[in-house]
Amino acid sequence: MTRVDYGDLIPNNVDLGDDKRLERALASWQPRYLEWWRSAGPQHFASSDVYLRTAVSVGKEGWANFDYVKMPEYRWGIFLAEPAADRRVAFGARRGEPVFQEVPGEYRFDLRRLIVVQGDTEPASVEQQRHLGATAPSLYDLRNLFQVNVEEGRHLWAMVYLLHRYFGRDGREEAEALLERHSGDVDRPRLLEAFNKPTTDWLSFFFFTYFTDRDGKFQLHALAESAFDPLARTTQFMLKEEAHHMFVGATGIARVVQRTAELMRAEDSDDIQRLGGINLSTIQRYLNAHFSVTLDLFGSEGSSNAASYYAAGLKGRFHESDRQDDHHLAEASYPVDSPGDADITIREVPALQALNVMLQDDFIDDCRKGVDRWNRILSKAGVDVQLALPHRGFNRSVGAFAGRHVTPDGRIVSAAEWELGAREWLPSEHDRDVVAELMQPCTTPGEFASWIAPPETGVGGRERDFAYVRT
Ligand code: BYC
Ligand code: FE
Ligand code: FE
Repeated sequence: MTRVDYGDLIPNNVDLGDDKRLERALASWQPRYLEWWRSAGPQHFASSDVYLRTAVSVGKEGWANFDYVKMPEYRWGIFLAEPAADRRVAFGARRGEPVFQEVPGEYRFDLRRLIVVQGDTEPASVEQQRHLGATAPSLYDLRNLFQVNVEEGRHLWAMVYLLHRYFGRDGREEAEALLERHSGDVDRPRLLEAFNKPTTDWLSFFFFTYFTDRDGKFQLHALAESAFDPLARTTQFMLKEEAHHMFVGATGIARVVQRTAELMRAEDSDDIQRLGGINLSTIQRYLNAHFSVTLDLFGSEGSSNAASYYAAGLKGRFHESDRQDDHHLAEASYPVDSPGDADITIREVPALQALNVMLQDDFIDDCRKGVDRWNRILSKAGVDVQLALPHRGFNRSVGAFAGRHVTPDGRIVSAAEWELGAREWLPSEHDRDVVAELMQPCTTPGEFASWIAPPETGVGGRERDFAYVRT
């Protein structure tokens, strides 16, 4: 029997070939992963050549290369950002101590949980998106979808590496379970609710990558500050790939908005559906839905979990190390929007309890930038309607706003009023039907579907009309 050398098979900078126990664990997991990819990953394109980026090292220059790959043969690798010399815990009770290279016993449970939740979202998103290949608006977009999918697959590998390397038998069991839960499954669903809804169409996909992958960005930044150094370095490297996912979302929506604006001008009407475009009001409703579902991913406003992760140095704030405060937050307070009976007021609460809101605030600021860019596209085209983020309390299922009836402009109303308004605020069956109708595949290089403008440039150094996917 020939022995497979996983150290060679799996691109890595963790000396995989020298760690036999780890190699064995990954060797038994890898075939199960491939099985999962075949049954739950992108449908139909297993034998296509896709022009993909593959991470091959962690160097500043040339960390990835582009080439045609068949997705099941993608080389999912394990990479940690370079270690920082003499890195110290940046926050919490152990601030100033050397960072942990192994898992301290008292943090084992919490760390495993954070890694499992992070790991669970990665394959979940691939499952949610598996049907989209059939309706791509161009080969360029099809390739971007698959790029996101294979990299989310790699992010799963990143978390499984940590589980196998640092958590022994229960880590291996968790790694198995990551392949057993399934997005939307009645018995074994994914852990967070936003990952149990299928991504039914490309407008949803672009909003998902804009908003939900951006939750990924902020959560990864918080973990990149971790005192558990292998987790920090793993997530630092994941953030490199994440940038492209958000680019796909930001430019995807920008191109839809561009197209819509052009048609609105040409037709001098708000209703451009019959010209093969997506109405701006429909875009706004999709935006409302995806933004609110993603806000739920930050957990509750008052979270003792978040406080203990922080005190232990396991999960920090966005750009923790750059902040100018005591990094203990024991005395600090933070303003939090709190719904009362009739209105929403701002309450000062102990900062340690409010870490989820802080991260959410940073996320919302970041989201706003893209919306501003989309609005500039509209103004430039001479359209005077604008897109807007709904109020953070709108349509929420987790935290203080769950079960409350908040309008997109932030008023608390009765259940009846809200139900009536929701027809205007959230995608209707009709919206979904119209969008679904538009999702006709465009498979000629350089051609784009009627509802989306072409991108400004191609990707990976190629032209827009490059054959990004060869079936
Ligand atoms: N759904 O103290 P609380 C990404 C649970 S996305 C269901 O308020 P905490 C990606 C919670 O578990 C980034 N349950 O929340 C994007 C807790 O349960 P227990 C993923 C929820 O713990 C696109 C209870 O409610 N990474 O990478 O402070 C494509 C009370 O919780 C939900 C992470 O999330 C929910 N939405 O914060 C691909 C980072 N929210 O203790 C990939 C790791 C809360 O009562 N995870 N619960 O049993 C975390 O940091 C935290 O687990 C959360 C929740 C921020 C998610
Ligand atoms: Fe990811
Ligand atoms: Fe992502």
